[in-house]
Amino acid sequence: MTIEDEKRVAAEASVAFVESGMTVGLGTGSTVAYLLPALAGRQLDIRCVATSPRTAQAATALGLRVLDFREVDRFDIAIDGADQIAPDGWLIKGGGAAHTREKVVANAADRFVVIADSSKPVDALHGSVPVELMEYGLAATLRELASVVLRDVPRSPDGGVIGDYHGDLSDPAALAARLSAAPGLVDHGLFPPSMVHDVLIARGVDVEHRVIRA
Ligand code: DER
Repeated sequence: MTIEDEKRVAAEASVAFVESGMTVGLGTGSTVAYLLPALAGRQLDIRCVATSPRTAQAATALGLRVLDFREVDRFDIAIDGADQIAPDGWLIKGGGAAHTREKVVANAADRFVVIADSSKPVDALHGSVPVELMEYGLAATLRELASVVLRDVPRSPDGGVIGDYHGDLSDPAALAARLSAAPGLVDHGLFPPSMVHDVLIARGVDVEHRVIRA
């Protein structure tokens, strides 16, 4: 089984949590790309909100009903991928630069379900943390944060500049608090365990279900 197969297996497992009548938040990324056909295939009466234009287009093309977020103030469930999953439930997201919208949707969901292949669980978060920054005052924000490398990618759909914070990730809560407190930083890709309910990790055809928050 390939990593792509595992993404599909995890995505297909997650649609069992979705029922008719639900309002569903749709994440962004290569794992969510497998979620959308699996969800559409169930032919449920659901309303969806997408976290990116890419997801919105794909979901609409598959016949899912995609609403503007202005029409929705909460979700029964949100389903999304992740870049890294720590044993205690901390996540790094934003490899696809959609972490700000993804966090708004996850935070508004009664149940946030993470879907992942077997490469995503880690013993400890490492590497860098995606950040979205305001254009206004960008040089000052970069100076304040000290170690952000900007990505050569388009702005976010909300006009944000995308970069990655490089530094010590050994205390995710402290780092999340520091990043959140920086004026000019729109949001970062550290998602706390308090936001995460379920993690579905595919290992071959099997799916490990971690309950992070009941
Ligand atoms: O960019 C993001 O936040 C994505 O959700 C990311 O965390 C997972 O992307 P993937 O499914 O393509 O690995």
